[in-house]
Amino acid sequence: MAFRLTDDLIAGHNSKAAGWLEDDYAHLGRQLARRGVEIERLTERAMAFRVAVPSWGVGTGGTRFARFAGPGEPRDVFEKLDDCEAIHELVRVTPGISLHIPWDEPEDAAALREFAAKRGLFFDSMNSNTFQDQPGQKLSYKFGSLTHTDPAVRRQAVEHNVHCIELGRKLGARSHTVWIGDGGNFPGQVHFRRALERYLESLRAIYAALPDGFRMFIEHKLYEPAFYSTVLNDWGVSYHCTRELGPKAFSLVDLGHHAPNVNIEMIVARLIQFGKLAGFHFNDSKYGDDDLDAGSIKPFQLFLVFHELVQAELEGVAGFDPAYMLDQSHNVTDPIESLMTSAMELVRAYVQAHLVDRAALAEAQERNDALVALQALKQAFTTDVAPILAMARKRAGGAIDPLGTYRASGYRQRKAEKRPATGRVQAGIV
Ligand code: AOS
Ligand code: ZN
Ligand code: ZN
Repeated sequence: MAFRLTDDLIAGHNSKAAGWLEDDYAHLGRQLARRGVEIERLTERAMAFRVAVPSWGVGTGGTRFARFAGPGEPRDVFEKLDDCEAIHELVRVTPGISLHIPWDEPEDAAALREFAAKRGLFFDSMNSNTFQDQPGQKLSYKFGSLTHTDPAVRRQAVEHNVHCIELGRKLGARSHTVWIGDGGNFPGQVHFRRALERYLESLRAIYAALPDGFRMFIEHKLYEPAFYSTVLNDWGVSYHCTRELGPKAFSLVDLGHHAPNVNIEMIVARLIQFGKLAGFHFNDSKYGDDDLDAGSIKPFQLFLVFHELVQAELEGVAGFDPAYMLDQSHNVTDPIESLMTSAMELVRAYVQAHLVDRAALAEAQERNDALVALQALKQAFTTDVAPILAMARKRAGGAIDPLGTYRASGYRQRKAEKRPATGRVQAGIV
């Protein structure tokens, strides 16, 4: 029997912290009541939050220089789901899985779906990969995939995406995410307009394969692996393409895919307003597509993004239904610890955004009182909502202290015994 984090184990650890949690929660409840905020309403929100975990995120990542394997890494998709289960058991907001094909291609879709369901997990979004050549692949993506000049390469890339959608249908997934690395490394290499026309032609063929109720997410990225020009380079191009494609196509925002200092929260607001926000690949970044843990570098930006999201939620914007997913690369941390921490940071930003005094903010905006408007946001952002997050996890059966509980459980050491290192040295970005 594989070692699992049981409810008993979590409850045992929780009993040590229950005393201070009750105290802190009551204290914060009194503080918030003075501000006219009902703490229970926030705890409900925290319990309702959901974010999907990427199947590629539970393995140790790597950079283009090297990959340093961690102990007890999952060796196949089933072991990856075991780790996803551990994350969800502790934080209770991550039942969804974003699945990567072909890295996590199952031999038997029905068996994988059942395996996930038994662990309280489900498949959320499918993710295609035409940014690498796979062993035995007929045609190369060295010079592009969905936008390649050769129609045969484009056809192969389209077929791969259609295969992902077909598999997603069997797995009960709800969306298909397309990110391509296509672009140019030198001026003159790519005819900008023709490449985008080819992109749209390929995407139309993929779109046509979407089953009822399935959404298609397209993910733009400023640069990398193409360092001069990328075909789907920014949200404007992405928005144009989703409009061209139809009502099932939406623009996905990965927080690391923008030029430095870009106002991402404003992009989010625009996409909400235009009815085309797919959702997110959450992570954090200092310089580029760093894929660092959510909230580790720019927590205020994360809060401001959630401020836009919560505002749309509270205003009941028609069609607003964003998919939240993590997309990170864990190079120096235990992936389970990073994914748990990131999920909790998202709940924190979500709860803090719910704390914004929206009446005061609206009034300040009407009066053009910039300082008071900022204060309305800062008051929410600087409120320590940790007791709400911990209480929400406890009530949902999760851990008051997920990191402490995880480390005390010895999960990783136990897995290291059962999952000996393969000895393969790989380099690559996930
Ligand atoms: C690449 O930079 C994108 O963020 C992708 O969303 C993602 O990392 C990839 O699809 C994982 O395979
Ligand atoms: Zn991404
Ligand atoms: Zn990325």
